[in-house]
Amino acid sequence: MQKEYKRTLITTALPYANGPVHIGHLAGVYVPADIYARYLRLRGDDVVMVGGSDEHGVPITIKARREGVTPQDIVDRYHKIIKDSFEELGISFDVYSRTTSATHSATASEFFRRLYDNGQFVEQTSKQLYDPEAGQFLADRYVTGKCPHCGNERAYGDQCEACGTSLSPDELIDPKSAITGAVPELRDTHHWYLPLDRWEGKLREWILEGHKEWKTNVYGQCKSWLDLGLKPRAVSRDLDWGIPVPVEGAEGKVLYVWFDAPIGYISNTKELLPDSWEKYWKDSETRIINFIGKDNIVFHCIVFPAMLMAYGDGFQLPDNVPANEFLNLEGDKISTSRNWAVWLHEYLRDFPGKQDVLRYVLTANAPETKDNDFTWRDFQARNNSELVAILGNFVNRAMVLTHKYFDGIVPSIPADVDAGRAALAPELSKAVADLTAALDTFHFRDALKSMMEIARIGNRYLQDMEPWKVAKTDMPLTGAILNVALQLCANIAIAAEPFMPFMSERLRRMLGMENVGWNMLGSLDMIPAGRHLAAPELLFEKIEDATIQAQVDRLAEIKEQNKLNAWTPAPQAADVDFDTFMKADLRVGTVLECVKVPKADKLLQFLIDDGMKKRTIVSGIARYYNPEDLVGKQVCFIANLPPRKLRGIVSEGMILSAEQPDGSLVVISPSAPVVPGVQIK
Ligand code: B3M
Ligand code: ZN
Repeated sequence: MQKEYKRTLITTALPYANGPVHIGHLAGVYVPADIYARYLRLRGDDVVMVGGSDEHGVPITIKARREGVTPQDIVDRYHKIIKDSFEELGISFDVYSRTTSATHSATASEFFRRLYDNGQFVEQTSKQLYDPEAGQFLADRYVTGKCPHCGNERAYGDQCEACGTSLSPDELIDPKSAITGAVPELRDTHHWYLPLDRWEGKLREWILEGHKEWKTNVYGQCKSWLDLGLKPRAVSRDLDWGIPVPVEGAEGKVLYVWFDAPIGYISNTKELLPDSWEKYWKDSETRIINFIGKDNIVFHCIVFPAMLMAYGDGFQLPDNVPANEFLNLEGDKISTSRNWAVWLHEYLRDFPGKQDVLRYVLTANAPETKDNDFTWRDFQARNNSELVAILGNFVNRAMVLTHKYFDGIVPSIPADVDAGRAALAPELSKAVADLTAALDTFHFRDALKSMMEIARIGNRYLQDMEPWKVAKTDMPLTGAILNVALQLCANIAIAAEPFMPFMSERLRRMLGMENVGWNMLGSLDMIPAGRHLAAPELLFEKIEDATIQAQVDRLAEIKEQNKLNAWTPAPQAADVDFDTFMKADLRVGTVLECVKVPKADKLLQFLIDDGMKKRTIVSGIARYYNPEDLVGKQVCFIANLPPRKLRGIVSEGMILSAEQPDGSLVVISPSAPVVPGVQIK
């Protein structure tokens, strides 16, 4: 249900401070949220955008344990990287705080306490997984095991990343402690549960009846959850990192991270507006929009709303939760642990001044309705053939020609001259209307296309009007054409602001535009005749192949490294009895000759001095050695295999080599020179 509203509160999922943010986070949450916030601000709306780091939870304690530092060290490090890089990318948070702040612990404790006092929890003692070696209960990601739904061997205690199902640790098949690798045992523990089942009816009505306009991926996930039936969910954990459960006798228990994190939206609003935060949460004329990724849908559409309803006191539920799907990188799932990502802070270092290019590409490829792929080649193509060739080119032509023919002073349009304006105006109006409609419905990819359409209109206009030719005969008409072109540039400066704020600001400076608003869009009278324009600057520059290749190479290296990291020795083969093994005659020989086998790219032909005669052996190691380098070396071989014909050559034995994780082969040699023909014992 679209409602009348006076103000908008935009929340963005709080990234875990266990690593920097990457392009997947940006495309899914922060870039779209920022586009929307900037759009509303340009419209003159009352809007607040809140964000912050999620600093509790098991991902952080696991990382700290691995590095031998405290969880506080981890969150301090990543909160700073995340906050600084968001700022540099122009993500315009009104507040970016953290869930370890004092305001947040007070707010979250009070929230829990009120639910507790009002009987909104059920308490239960149940058996949970306990690691006897580490001496602690294994919450969430502290357990791994096999997913009962898809069979993925590396599912976590809270979720299977392969099939997306959310799990509880006791559902895992063959669970193992992520701390010690031990097989956990079951022990009794006491926890507080939020009875989601009590809210099922209200949630069904609110979402399934009331919000049919939500994105189909969001609505669909909510519906399948509701159709399965809701169960009480534990909101506390046995951990030593988190906000203590504010109840007597709850030593060693903290709030579940997914209980405290969404309350972070409230705490952050409070930090920003200590005196007026309530109107952004408790006034029915406020509209709340949660920007999140698809793995957070259940928490934002079911769990947090149930918490807010249980709290009461006028808290409003979100009006929309425009969750995105996932962005992949070069065809593979982005993964923090496998370092398979483009990290924002590294992008900013490698591409200084190119914030808008990343914002543009991530919006053009936003995973709005299905998972999507980021590739460096596409990044380059979009920069070179869209930003440079379409938008940059149009603005540059309008600016340069105005400087060339009119010394940078905006020419006027004579009263009797139309200069194609009448035909152009409706095209511009349509692009603006499409742009606005797309933004209003969170279709940011389409919105970006409509914004670019203004630049395309501009290029077509200049192409049709040819001011560089007209200038030879008719200066007043030339002036009129350039005036129109500059008005289109002004439209671009405003329309592009939500997407590419840095470029927009430079363009506004060139055009001398001060107070701008969304309602000015569509006008062909924004820049008055007679105004002195600033010197033209190029808004975008070409990205060269070598720059892109460096990024592609870096990813290839990571892929190689991951292969090595994932390698495990082959399981031991079945037993062989001693007598059988002793029948194999293993010997050392000296390589007399070694050549490539013609037309066989894998094979080398050896002539070996085996102490008795000269023996020919063909071996499949051509890809790993220069044949000359092997001459004079001693090698180990099996002497008593039946001769075999390979490519017409009779091979009398097999040279022994070790297979490396990447599949390459290394020939085995004795550690000191030996007499050719000796046996290996
Ligand atoms: N930190 C999960 C995530 O980063 C979680 C979001 C919290 S939003 C309240 O995907
Ligand atoms: Zn699974």
